[in-house]
Amino acid sequence: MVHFFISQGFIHLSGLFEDSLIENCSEYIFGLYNRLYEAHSNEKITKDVQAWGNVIQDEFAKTEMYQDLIQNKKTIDLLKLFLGTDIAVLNYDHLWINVPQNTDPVLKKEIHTDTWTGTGVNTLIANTYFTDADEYNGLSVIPGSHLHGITPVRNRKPDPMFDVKYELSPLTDMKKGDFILWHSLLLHSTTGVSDKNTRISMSSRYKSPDSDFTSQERSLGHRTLCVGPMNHVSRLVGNDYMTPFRTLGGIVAIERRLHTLYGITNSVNEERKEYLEILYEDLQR
Ligand SMILES: O=C(O)CCC(=O)C(=O)O
Repeated sequence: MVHFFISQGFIHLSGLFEDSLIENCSEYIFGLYNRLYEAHSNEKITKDVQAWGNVIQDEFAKTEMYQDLIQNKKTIDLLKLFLGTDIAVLNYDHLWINVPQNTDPVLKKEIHTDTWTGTGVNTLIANTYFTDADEYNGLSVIPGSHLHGITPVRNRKPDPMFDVKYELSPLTDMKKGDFILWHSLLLHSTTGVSDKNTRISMSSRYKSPDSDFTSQERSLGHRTLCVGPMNHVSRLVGNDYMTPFRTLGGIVAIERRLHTLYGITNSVNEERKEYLEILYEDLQR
């Protein structure tokens, strides 16, 4: 798998998530989409699926199911093979709602690389599918194009001056719950739109918090999902200066609010669950 990624620039995986988690996410997202669609049918709002996707994503990111999705153990174990022990997810994931007859170019992306739009070369892009994709509305890639280095660009397209013939390969057999991971130098595009099916997926970006962040990545911010032993030791000492004897003769420990991040097994998660149930007992989250 890692070798395939190195030579081809992407991988396509199934079975990383519990089916019930993907079902819940899909139902939640479709639920909000259908409400906006109904408001549009009742002539309350104009049809702007891109803007709808943005507001739905903002709401989705506040839910527990989003947290479960982004902290999914199998995904993190996979990412560790690529990024090492310390992994962060950038803020502002993108929800792609690819509807029949869509003409919005933002939702039907032409060939591009994510480095063109400010993503760092040490950042991985991941798409999680909340629906199946058919042969028309999925994702296409140009396998191996990340090994060319950065593709010269003119006005958001590969610069025609270089007259390179690119051959897109549509990814096939994409099912609800599938996960596509690619290198930020890889050329890719939306395959197109279907005449009957809607495809919904979410792009997230992962990187090591120890790697360089681009200006865009810094301003969007990130959330660290897991840290390795070297970071753990620094945290136990308390700072990067390794202040001599800071903990000698006292307790060497990490504060409770960070226990989940540092993988310390204790009652924090149980407590948290209980408190959340009390706080939100009347609310569907
Ligand atoms: O899913 C799509 O249609 C396009 C995804 C994409 O281009 C991206 O996430 O960078």
